[in-house]
Amino acid sequence: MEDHGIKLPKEFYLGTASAAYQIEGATTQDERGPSIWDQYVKVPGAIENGDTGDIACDHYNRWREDLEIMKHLGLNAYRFSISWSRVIPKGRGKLNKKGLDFYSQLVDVLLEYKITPFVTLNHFDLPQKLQEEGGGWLRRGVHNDFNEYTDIVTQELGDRVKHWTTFNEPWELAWQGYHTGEDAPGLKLGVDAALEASHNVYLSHGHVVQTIRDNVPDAEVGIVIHLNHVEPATKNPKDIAAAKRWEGCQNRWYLDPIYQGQYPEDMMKLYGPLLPEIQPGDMETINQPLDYLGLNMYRRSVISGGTDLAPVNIKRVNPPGEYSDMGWEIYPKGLYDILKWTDSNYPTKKIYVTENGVACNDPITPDGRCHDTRRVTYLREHIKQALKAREEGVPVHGYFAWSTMDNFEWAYGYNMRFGVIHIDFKTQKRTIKNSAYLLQNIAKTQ
Ligand code: IFM
Repeated sequence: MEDHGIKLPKEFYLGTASAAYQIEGATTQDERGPSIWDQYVKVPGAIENGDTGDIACDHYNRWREDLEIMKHLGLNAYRFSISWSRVIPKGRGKLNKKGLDFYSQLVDVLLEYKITPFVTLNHFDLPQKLQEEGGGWLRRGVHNDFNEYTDIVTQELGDRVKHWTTFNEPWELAWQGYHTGEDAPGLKLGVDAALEASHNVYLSHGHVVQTIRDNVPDAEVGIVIHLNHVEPATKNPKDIAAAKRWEGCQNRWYLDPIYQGQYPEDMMKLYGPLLPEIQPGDMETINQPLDYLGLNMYRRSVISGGTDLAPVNIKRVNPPGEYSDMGWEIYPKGLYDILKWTDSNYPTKKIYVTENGVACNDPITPDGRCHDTRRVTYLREHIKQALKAREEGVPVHGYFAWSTMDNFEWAYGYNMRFGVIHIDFKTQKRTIKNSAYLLQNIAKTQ
C-alpha cells in the first residue's frame, strides 16, 4: 500500500463503528423481542429488494470472528450499539439475561484484545411494544422506560465499559421516523411529530446521563449527532437564509439544548405552532454537562431556498464533484469545516468523530480481495482533515470509520456497502478490504 502520510497522535482512538440492527441478525434468537425495525421491514416497498435485518451479518453468532479481525487490524476502539429489545424484549419489565450476556461476553473479549468499547444505548431501534403503547418517542413518559433500560445495561457493563453514548443521530431518528417516514416506525405525521419525538428523545437523554454517572462514576458520557457543514449554494440572500434554516434544523436544534440549555430562537419562531409543549424544567433536564460530543459526518450540505421540509423550505444542491454510490458528495474538507465550526460555537472537552465513511459497492476480484480504492482515499483524506483540525486546537480524540462491515443500510437494505470488511451475504464470508488495511497501517503509526 502506498504511503498514507498520516501519523496518529498518541492517546487517540482509531476504530470502526456499527449498530445492532444493522449487523446482529438473530432477531428471534434467545428470546430477543421485536423492535420497530423488525416491524417496519415487513411493510411492502419500505426497504429496497424487501431486505430485512433478520440475518444481516449474523454478528450475533459470528462476533468472535469479527473481533478477531479487529484485533488483527490493530484497532484500539470499537463503537457498537445495544439492542434494547434483546435486553428487555417488551421495552420494560422482564429482563432477557441471554441478551445481556451476549454484550457482556463481547465486552470481555474486546478488552482482552485491548480494544476499548464505546457503547451506544440507542441507535434507531426501539422495542415494538413501546411503539404500540403510546407511539414510541411520541410518548413523553418514554424516558422512564429508557432510564430503566439504561440502568440495567450500565449496571451490568459499567465495570468494564467507560464510554457511553445515549443516542445516535436524534435528527434522523425523529425526522425520518416520524415525518418523512423513510425509517422505522415509518410514520409521516408531520414536522410537529418530529419535533415532539425529538424533544422526548432529548428528555430521555437528559434523564439517563445521571443514571449512567451513578452506575459508572468514571464514565465518559456523550451523545452522537450527525453534523454537516452548511454552505449557501450562492450569495443570494434567499439561499443564505435557507442555509441558516437548515443549519438551525439539523445542527443548532440539537447542539443548543445540550450546550446552551435552549432551542435556537430563530427556529422556535419558524416552527411556531408546530412546537411541542416544553414544560418548566425540561431544558434544565436536557442541559446536562457531557464529557464528549460524538460527531457523525459524511458530506457537506450545500443549500438553496426550496420547498423541502416546510417550513424549513430548503433544497439540497449537488455541486460538481465526486459522489459516492449513495449519491453523497465526497468532500473531505467538510470534516475539517464542521469540526472547526462546532468547536468555535460549542466549545467542549472532547470530540470523537463517531462515524465517517462512504458507500462504494466494490466487488471481490479474482485475486480474492476487495480493492475499495475510493474508500481508501475517502478515509485517508478525512482522517487527515480531522487531524488538521486537531493540530489547530480542536479537541478531536478519536476517529471511527463507518462501518466495521457491510451491513443492513436501513431503507437501502443490502444495496449500499459502507464496510471496511466485505460481507458475502449468501455465505457470510468476511473479506478484509483494502480500506481496513489502510486503517491497520495508520494504527501502526501510533
Ligand atoms: O448506516 C448509517 C448509520 O446507522 C447512521 N449514520 C449514517 C450511516 C450511513 O447512512
